[in-house]
Amino acid sequence: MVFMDLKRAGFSTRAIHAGDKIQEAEPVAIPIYQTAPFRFKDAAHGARLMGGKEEGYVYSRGLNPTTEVFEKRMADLEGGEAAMAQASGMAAISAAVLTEVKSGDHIIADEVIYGSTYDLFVDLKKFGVDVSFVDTSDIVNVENAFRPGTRLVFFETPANPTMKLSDIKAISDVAHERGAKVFIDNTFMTPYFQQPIMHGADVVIHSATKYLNGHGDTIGGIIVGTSEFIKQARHTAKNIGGAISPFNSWLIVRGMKTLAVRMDRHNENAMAVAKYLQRHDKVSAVLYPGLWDHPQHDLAKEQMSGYGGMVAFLLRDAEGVPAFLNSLHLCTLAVSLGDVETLIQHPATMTHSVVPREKRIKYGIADELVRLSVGLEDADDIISDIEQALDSI
Ligand code: LCS
Repeated sequence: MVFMDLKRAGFSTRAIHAGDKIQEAEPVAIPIYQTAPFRFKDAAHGARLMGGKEEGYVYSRGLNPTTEVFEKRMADLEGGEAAMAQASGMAAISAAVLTEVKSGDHIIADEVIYGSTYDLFVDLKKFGVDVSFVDTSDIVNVENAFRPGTRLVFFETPANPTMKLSDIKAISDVAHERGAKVFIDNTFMTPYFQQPIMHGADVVIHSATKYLNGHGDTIGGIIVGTSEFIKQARHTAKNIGGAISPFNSWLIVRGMKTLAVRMDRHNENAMAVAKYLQRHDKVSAVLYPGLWDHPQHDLAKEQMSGYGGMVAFLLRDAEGVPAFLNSLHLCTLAVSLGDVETLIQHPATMTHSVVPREKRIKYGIADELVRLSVGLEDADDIISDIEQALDSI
């Protein structure tokens, strides 16, 4: 407010402008820029920014300083050139995929991926984009699925919910030879345990709702890639409109400060729970890449520096699943993952219920499969809760 003496202005004007000069100060915590537009310095500045001649803050659907901290931090940790945050993991996945493909293109996707990602890929058919779902844990299946129009190979490793791994380097080599890109959803590992770009991937995507935020109190997503790809993705995303709120970026940035210590404890607790489950006679299999008998334990040691907090296991009897879940007290029956609380869910009827049953069974998402996101409570308490619930069935 400089054009007039504010003291002489009316009540409404003062209610809007009095005291609005931000003091110069350097906060230690990241400030939340809770604003939609940003003031232009003058008309020429506004025209340069809006005309794409200069980069800067215009409107928080595009760039926002709080969100930019999250973006720069993730680009750094994943070893990418740039990053773009979105309102959710799904907003990040759809913006990244829609940036890359056009009608007539073909995508190779792992058959075991998060339910909504699977559903999005099925829906892409209506825009003329064909998706082949194959088991990417075997490189031969990936090689055989290529066609002239294949633009993209997409997978999660470990895959949600079967904890199957895919070889990032081998798939990236095959894809690059054939002129396709590799997009990896690194939600389960976070850059603390796995950096796919280092192994050859082009783009890394996260649901930041999970370990990055870590406290189960916000939704967010992010894409990391080359500056050129992120520039194109910003164009796509600006028009789709899935911008993250600055407050949610702030929560995620705060959560990420403890990512390393949380991931170490998730890893430790998950290993203890997995070893316990392995010995239980009501459990027929435990799927955790840190166990020496995981079929891809060697690959895990090659491309991951830890095994994470996700453990899946099969009960001997699918009929016992509801009673088991209902008998838990400490482990919370809920979807999502990566929170400080231990969360448990039944993929067949919950996160992966959109996958048709016969396909689901073929992909290994069995009715007996239970997925556990091992939290940061004391491992003995998590195990005792699981033990009393298994005793009750
Ligand atoms: N990628 C993976 C691997 C996920 O597990 C999820 C959500 C997403 C992407 C989507 O992220 P969002 O839009 O939710 O931030 N996974 C969930 C799950 O397994 N249970 O509830 C959500």
